[in-house]
Order: sequence, then C-alpha cells, then structure tokens
Amino acid sequence: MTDEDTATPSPVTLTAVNGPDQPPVTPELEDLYRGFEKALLVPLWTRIGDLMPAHPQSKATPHLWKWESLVDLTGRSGELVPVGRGGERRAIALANPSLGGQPYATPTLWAAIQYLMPGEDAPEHRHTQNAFRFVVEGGGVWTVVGRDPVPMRRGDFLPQAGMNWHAHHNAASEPMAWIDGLDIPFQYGIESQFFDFGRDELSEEEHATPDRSFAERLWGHPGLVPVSQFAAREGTPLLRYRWEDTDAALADQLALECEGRPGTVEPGHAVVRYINPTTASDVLATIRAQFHRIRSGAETAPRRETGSSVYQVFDGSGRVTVGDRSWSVTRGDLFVVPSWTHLSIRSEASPSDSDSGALDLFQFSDAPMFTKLNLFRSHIEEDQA
Ligand code: GTQ
Ligand code: FE2
Repeated sequence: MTDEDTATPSPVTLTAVNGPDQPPVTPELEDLYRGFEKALLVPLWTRIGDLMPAHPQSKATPHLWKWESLVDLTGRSGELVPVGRGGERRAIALANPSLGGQPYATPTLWAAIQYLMPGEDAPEHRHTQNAFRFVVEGGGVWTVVGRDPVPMRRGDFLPQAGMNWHAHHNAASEPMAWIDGLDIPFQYGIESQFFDFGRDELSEEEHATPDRSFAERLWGHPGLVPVSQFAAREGTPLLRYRWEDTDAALADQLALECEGRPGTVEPGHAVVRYINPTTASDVLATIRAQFHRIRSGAETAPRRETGSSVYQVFDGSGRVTVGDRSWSVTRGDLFVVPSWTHLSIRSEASPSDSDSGALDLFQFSDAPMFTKLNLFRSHIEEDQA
C-alpha cells in the first residue's frame, strides 16, 4: 500500500459531496473528490461561505480584561522573572479567547502589559513591528528611542515607528506598569518581520531623566514643524503626546459643545486622534490611536467598523456593549472590539471617580491597514442614537 491509498478524506470534502445543492453521490463523484484531495486542490464551492462571507465574520471574540488582575499577575512576574537579553521585555500579552491561545488581542493587534522594577533596564533592540506605549498609572520610566530618553507619565501616549532602536529604564524607586500596542500578529501573518539586538547596556547619557526629550523639543510645538525637517515621513517623529494636551483638547471640545459650537462626534462624546505632524495622518503606518471622553450620562450610538480595536478605560466608569457582550468597566480595564462588531458605550462617571467627571477611554486600532487598502468602512445605527 502506498501513502496515497491510506489518506482519509477530509470532512470538508465529504460535507460538500453530501451537501443540499450538490448532485447525488455516485462512485464517480466520490472518486473526483478523492482526486482533488490527493492533488492538493480545494474546490471553491466547498468553502465559499467561510472564505467570502457577506460581511466580516471575526474569528476574535469581544472580551474584557480587568486591570486589577492584570496588575496583580504582572507584579508577581516582576518578583519572579528577570528581564534581560533574549526574553527582551517583561511584557504579558492579552490572548483573545477564540484565537487558539495565540498572544493576540485581535487578528492584527498585540496588546500587552509591561512591567519594570525599580532600577531595571529593558535592553536595546529594534524591529519592523510598529509600537506604542500608553500609561494609565504611575511614572518613573524613560523609554530611550534612538538614544533619546523620553519620560512616560500617566495619560501619555508614546508611539514608536518600526526600526527605531529602543530600550526602557525605570529611574524611580517604585515598579511601573504600562500597556504596549504593536502590530505583531499582522506582521506575523504577512511574514514581514526583521529584528536586531542593540547594545546590552545603556550609556550614562541615556540614563538621563530629562523632562522633555530631544524629539519633543524639535517636534512638540502645536502646528509648527522645523523647516530643516520638512518632509513627510511614515511613522511620527514626535515620541510623546502629553496628557496635558490631550486632556485640554477633550475638555475644550465638550465645553464648546455646551456653547453651541460643533466639535464633538456626537452629543457628549469628544474624540481626538493622535497624528503624525509631518503627514497630519495616523501616527503609525499600521496603528491608529484615539482618545475618547464621554460626558456623564451620555451614551454613544451603536457603531461598527471594519478592523479591530482595543480600548483601555483611562478614568471614570461606565457600561460597554460589544456585539452580544456587555460589561461594567472602570479605570485600567481593557476590552476588544472585533471587526464589524457593534460598540456602544454609556458613561456612568461621577465626579468622585474621575478627574474630568467623564468616562475617558484610550483606543487603538488597525484602521490604517484598512484605509491604505481601501477596505475601511464604518456604520452608525442612527435611529438608536
Ligand atoms: O517594549 O520593545 O509588548 O519589543 C512586545 C514587543 C513590547 C518593547 C512588547 C516589544 C516591546
Ligand atoms: Fe521592542
């Protein structure tokens, strides 16, 4: 007997043979399907519903991770697991429950909580994956991007385009946790990754703890770019978007709404997008980042879009509905919105549980992958608004 004789037919093929719209199964037809299988051929009609659905059918599931339990587990890893060359980072990824145990929050996006103990350094490296950090609590870590130490504080957003050298160091006497977002699953899927190790130790100069990075001094002036650098570049040169600026932009949007001037996306819902000052477009080639502020008592209209998002509650509390799931959320909680799945958010923030008196949320998504390929679509359920 040869290997071919012992091959068992796949269930997919048998289903098609017996399918409702298919001709009666004859020995000839069975033989034809056997032939397809041995020749490694798959007829479209056996797979079309899955391969070419009428609209996106995400493999990912809406899911919520509570901040408390993330911080507890990462804190314990801080005590037990060293950070250094090889493992590179003490970063622990959110694994979507329906993505086969892979460390993927969504089919395209990595979201992780990263932790550094006092005095610890995470070694220098670079990679094609685009990345950012977002800080929901604490401070004292500087991320060193291209030898430029950049402070990380609560509410700061720190993008870092692919192939920039980077390391992190905790200059404080307390541990610090923050979240990372990267396009690791996307680049794994399209097989585009490159990775280089940098130096094992940071220099004394890079251990400096300036309040403003070189990048911020050059690029961090609203509406102004240095003429010497006046050329569009993919991946923002600004390495830190300060909380003070984000907070002021959101507060002004809501205040203007009260004065009858447009600016919000819908009543009580202010949104800002982080942009690259050289292109006025998304900060990273593959990742969009936005910040939402929802006035207490307001509820967003159910909305869906192609592509997936991860949200982190920055402040306040509320009720979030994603597809057929619904959760109460508070500071630090992270949740996933799969492609073409309805999202609506009701703010239940009270002045006592939030600085702004509103529900504040950080969002990142894979929207640039979709916009660049003309695949972005969004839809709002207006009548329910
Ligand atoms: O901080 O450089 O969560 O390279 C995953 C990969 C963080 C980082 C992650 C990384 C980093
Ligand atoms: Fe990295």
